[in-house]
Amino acid sequence: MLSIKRLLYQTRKIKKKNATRRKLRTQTPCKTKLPVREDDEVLEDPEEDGFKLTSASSQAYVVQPLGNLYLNPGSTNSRDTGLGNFHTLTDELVLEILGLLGDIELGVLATVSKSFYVFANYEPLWRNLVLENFSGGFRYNGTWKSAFISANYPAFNILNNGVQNLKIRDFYSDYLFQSWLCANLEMKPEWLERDNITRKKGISVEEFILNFEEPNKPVLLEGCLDDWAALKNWDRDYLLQLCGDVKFSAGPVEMKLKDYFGYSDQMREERPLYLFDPKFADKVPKLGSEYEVPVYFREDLFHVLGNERPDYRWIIIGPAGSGSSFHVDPNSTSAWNAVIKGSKKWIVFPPDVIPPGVHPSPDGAEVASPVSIIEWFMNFYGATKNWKKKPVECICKAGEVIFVPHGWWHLVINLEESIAITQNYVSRRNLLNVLDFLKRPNARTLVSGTRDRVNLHEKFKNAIEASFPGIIDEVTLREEEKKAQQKKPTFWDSVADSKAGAFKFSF
Ligand SMILES: O=C(O)CCC(=O)C(=O)O
Repeated sequence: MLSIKRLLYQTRKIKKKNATRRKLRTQTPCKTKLPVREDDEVLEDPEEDGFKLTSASSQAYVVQPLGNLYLNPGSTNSRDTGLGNFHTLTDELVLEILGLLGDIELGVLATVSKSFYVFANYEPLWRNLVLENFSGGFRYNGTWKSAFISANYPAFNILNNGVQNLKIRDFYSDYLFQSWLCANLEMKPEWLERDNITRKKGISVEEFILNFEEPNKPVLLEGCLDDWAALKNWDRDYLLQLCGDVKFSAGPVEMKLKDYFGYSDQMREERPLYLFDPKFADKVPKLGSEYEVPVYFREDLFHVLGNERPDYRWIIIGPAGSGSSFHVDPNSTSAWNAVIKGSKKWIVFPPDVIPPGVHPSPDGAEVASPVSIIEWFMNFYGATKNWKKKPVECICKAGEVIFVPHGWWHLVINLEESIAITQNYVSRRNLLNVLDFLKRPNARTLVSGTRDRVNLHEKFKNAIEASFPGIIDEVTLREEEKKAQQKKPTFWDSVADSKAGAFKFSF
């Protein structure tokens, strides 16, 4: 049998860009296997540019990348022979069809052939079944399939039923291999090296506005959470004691915090469930009282909407590997994100640069991008090295806050278990952008975080005018002056007669 190291060397030879799996999702997703070893072992890749897997989860069957088939003359792909007439379908389509089935059908299908066994055991299929059938009330115990079985058939002992030992050979599939690889891959050191964000400590609010908020540039702020009780108190034990039985939003379901940690401790998934809850302070008021908005972000004009303001603050908890794939924040708001425990790798592109591998729909409501964050790193991060407009990158550590200006694309991956607070806000620097955004013809699909998407523009404008009379005219005038200033010719423009191709002086 091929060893994991050989499989990985050979995978590298495959042109991976072609193998990128894409998923289509709405913008602001949050703020809206296969294997190879029979033992768990730390694997070191001897090649410098190689991948590093921590502990490959043990599954008895082996899926190899398709490239290996061409390197093994004489071997036939048991994926095709075992699928019968289905073999002409792509892996994605086979899985799409299997996604229509229930647990019994999947179980029966798994007995048809070794190939169907592999497909019917594809973990994301069982994850969907668990989340659909048990919502957040499941106990994750190593795999989604066993979580389903132990929730639905408590008397059945999946570990002793023997099928775990089924040996599969000569099964080649890039789709399934990639899925396993992305679930088991660690971040490569070279993905973490670039750190080119501006860092500031102790700057005044005026400096922040002048140098970062007004020009719409990201900055990492150090030292401004020092007074937060959250920074001292919040860790797993404290949160479990305070609110272990409280349910928080984690992806499509609500889960008790203690169950979420139970899941995140054991999971090894390509796209881990991410705890991202906008109602945390209503659910647990103490959480809301243990942090305060840093001085730089205190002007938040959306407050004029009272209870009708779109969701604006979230507690975020996730294990290493969880995070947010590329998106632009909702409703053209700016945001700050404060790390309380752990650390996050950020990649941020300005509004006029769409990140490689990311394809927004023309109306901006949907984005197609690689299935997972790791897949983006594997297939697209390298391309940014040669880009003229390089992204801004950093690792944001506990006690640090990043300012994410409106319209900037960003991707975030937790490098260790992390706890953070984020808030989105509207100050007078982005008031006009937000008003324009809410007025777009497709506001119904674009506006998020609130029930009344269609009338939000009118409501916000009226409420702003009532609370701050004249502010819209004032910022409009400032904006026009700024534009005129930008258009005004410089001294050299005014003395250079570009048509004549010569300098022109007049005294
Ligand atoms: O995962 C994170 O912490 C980042 C969240 C994010 O992208 C956002 O708040 O817009």
